[in-house]
Amino acid sequence: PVDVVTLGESMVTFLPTRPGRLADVPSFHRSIGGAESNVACVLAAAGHTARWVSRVGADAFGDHLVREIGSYGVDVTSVGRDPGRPTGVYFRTAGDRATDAHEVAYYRAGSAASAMSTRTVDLTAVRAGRVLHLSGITAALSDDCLRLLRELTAPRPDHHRPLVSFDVNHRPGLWRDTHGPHVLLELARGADLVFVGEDEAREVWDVTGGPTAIRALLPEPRTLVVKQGAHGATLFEHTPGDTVTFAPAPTDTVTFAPAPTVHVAAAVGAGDAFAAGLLSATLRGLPARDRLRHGHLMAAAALTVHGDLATPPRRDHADRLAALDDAAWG
Ligand code: KDG
Repeated sequence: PVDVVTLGESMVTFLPTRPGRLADVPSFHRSIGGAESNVACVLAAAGHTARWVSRVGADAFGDHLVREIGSYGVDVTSVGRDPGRPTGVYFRTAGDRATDAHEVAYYRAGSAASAMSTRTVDLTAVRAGRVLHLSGITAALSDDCLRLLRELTAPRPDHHRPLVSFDVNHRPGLWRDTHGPHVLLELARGADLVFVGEDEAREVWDVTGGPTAIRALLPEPRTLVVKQGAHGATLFEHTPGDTVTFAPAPTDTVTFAPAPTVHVAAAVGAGDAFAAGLLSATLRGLPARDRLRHGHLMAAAALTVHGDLATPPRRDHADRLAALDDAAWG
């Protein structure tokens, strides 16, 4: 099987050619965005087989997205084209890691991807990987998209289910109602591996008390990764051999890995790169500390560029960096 399948909306992205507010900047540079296709692109660039499943319009922007994402080596053969709905577009300014103050303007309501559903997406292609990576963004796009995510995160006792990876990716500007926090928690509880930011968990679920408090809220996933920005990340994992008891903390192994210090050009895309690095190391069976370090290395590459996607370090190079002793990692 393919290593990783991701499913989600991608958009043509317009980035200002110079700093300033969206109201003021005179021109934009065209790029591509979309959390789940970003993960697929980084994984493909890192030498994995990756497939991105989605829907785009039968329009020029759809052509552009499919071609660009395909150019990373991602399998785009399961991307559907919709003659009746457009490809999503968005504009954003660069944020930085410290303040994360950026503006986003989405033009994606009624997009081709918002019509993804259990009928319009090839579920066999979606479930064909060792890992299926999803995010909370999709849940906010439409009722059909939410039903699709519920189907993909539901238990399948008699059928193969890939390892389901879920990045909470709370986008407050996308939710049309107040169900976001509840829905995101429900979906995260159905996944095997969950990514969430410490600040994000505070914002969406009002959890204060750091990673341990977040794990107490989310004891079900075998692996929970709490991203703590420039500080590092903490990984909780049910101890091998333990059946899932739905009991918090006691059966967990807890690993913290500090993040390297980098000069941040733009934080957008860093979370996706982190997920890709961690998934890559998971597929390779690496221990928790190294999985976190590979996440940090991919994120560091993304943080130092303005667009969502950076060229990741080659695998042998990343392995050497991940193997540096603790003093080098701070
Ligand atoms: O993680 C980066 C994404 O936020 C960006 O590419 C756009 O997918 C996107 C979204 O919906 O915000």
